[in-house]
Amino acid sequence: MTCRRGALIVLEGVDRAGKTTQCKKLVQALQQCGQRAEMLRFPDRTTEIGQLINSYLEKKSDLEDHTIHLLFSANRWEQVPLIKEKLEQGVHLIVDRYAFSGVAFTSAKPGFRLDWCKFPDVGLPKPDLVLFLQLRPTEAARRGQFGAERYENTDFQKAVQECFQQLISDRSVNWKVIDACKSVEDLHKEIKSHSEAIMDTAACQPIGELWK
Ligand code: Z5A
Repeated sequence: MTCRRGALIVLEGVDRAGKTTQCKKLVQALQQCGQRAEMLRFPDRTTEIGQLINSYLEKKSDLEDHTIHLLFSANRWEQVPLIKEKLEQGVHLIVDRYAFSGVAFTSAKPGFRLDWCKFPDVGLPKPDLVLFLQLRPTEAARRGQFGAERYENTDFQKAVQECFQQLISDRSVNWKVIDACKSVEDLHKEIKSHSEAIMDTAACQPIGELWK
């Protein structure tokens, strides 16, 4: 491992909170400052597992709830060798959704316990920072209607938000809750500042293991 590894920074949040917008801006800003930074997103719909997930999200296929949960997790595990390699090369990885979305979306379904939902993702590379973009449903609604994908309805999103709150209360993960109501630029400045602060800390630490 090189002395200074890259930081693993995850953006999570409710639907339309601006995760993708902010991940892209952060990567661009870091690159402009001469840093090595790349973006990943989950689900990664480009792999074979990702295509099964895509078909499920687009409601072209139905999958049993435990099965789709495990596929979302497998879709992260298949990227672990790449994630470790990049971090060890000193590349900062900015990730749009991660295991926290996996747990929040499944545990919002009837009959699922949080600890069962977490288990398949135990041991994934642990993010150095998880930025949670918090947005009120009324503000989210102003950013456009829900799309046609699975899970895109108000009641389910409220249940997901409650599950996220349980995850945020876990102090073993470095959460920063951000008010996503701000303008794209103000939000970007805040996210960049939190990210830069963690990069120095992460640089000389080994990559952690999530929920272990
Ligand atoms: N899922 C799961 O079940 N299990 C898992 O393990 C994982 C995911 C990883 C697809 O994910 C679904 O998969 C998702 C969770 C589930 N289901 N839902 N719902 P996805 O990542 O593909 O999700 P998405 O639905 O495409 O992203 P999103 O959450 O809807 O959007 P976002 O990335 O947070 O926001 P955005 O695309 O950057 O912006 C949304 C709009 O708001 C856009 O018009 C922007 O121009 C606007 N915007 C952005 N920022 C602002 C600010 N600050 N002010 C005003 N307007 C803004």
